[in-house]
Amino acid sequence: MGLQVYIDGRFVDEDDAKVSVYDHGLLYGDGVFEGIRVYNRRLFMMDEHLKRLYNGAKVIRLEIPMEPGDLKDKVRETVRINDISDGYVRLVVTRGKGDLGLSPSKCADPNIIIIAATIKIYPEEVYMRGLNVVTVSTRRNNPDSLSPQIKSLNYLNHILAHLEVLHAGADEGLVLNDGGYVTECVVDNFFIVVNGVILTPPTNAGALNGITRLVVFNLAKEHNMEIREENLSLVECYTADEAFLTGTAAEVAPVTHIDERPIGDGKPGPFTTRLMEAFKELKENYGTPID
Ligand code: PXG
Repeated sequence: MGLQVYIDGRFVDEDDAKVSVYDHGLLYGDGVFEGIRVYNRRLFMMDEHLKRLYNGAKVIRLEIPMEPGDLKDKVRETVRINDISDGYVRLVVTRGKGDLGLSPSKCADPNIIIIAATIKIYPEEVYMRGLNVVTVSTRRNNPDSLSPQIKSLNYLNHILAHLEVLHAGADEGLVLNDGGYVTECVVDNFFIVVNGVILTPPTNAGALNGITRLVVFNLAKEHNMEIREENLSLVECYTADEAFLTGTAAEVAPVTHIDERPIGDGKPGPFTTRLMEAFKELKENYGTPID
């Protein structure tokens, strides 16, 4: 028996977990999702992920057919019955089955899908040496067209950017906005350290309101580190003392090269290392128990 996936209101074996070809999540990328980590049988930052999911759904006028408290319990149940102590949850809400037309008006039943699985992360040596990041030519979606704040099922902008990262043989990509300022990485938020101050682009520059980004703001304040949102040019990034990225999968990871320029001395810096340690301690001891 494989993993048990929650779909269409019940648990089914992963091989039988299928969506209709008429689901507008498939036909149009119409839906929202979250990726959530499980550490030590606890869901990390669960309430913040739920909030972002329901907010995204609200923007696209998708009514999630479950109250947040019940959805939280369903996610806990999914993790529990699959006996995942440390892993990753993909929570997806699609517009549901409609006809071939674009309009969501025929989609009566949004579909909630919960997959709890293990996760493949960067090997430890990548955290020791730091990541190689390249600037990609694909720009982040303009917020006037599609807000990067919606974690929607349409990730083609990110996939195009990722293809460039693959082609370059790098670990992650820096994505600029239409004005040429840095927004974030392909699927991670981005930070630099300059003269002892941690800087990251504001969300209205085109960065996702990342949950790990929020954790880093809280940790920095707790450890008396100055942290600010600021528009960042590539030159400021190349000449920074340190750089790092954050994301649910990557956690806090040092960036030691950008477009083949070493950042600082080309090794993970002291601010990054302290934040990585603080994050490690937090993730092991904090979260929503699944039991
Ligand atoms: N920016 C974007 C565009 C993202 O999609 C982040 C930043 C980091 O946010 P969090 O909330 O995770 O700290 C993301 C994260 C994956 C995966 O499997 C992750 C994301 C999207 C797709 C896949 O790691 N989003």
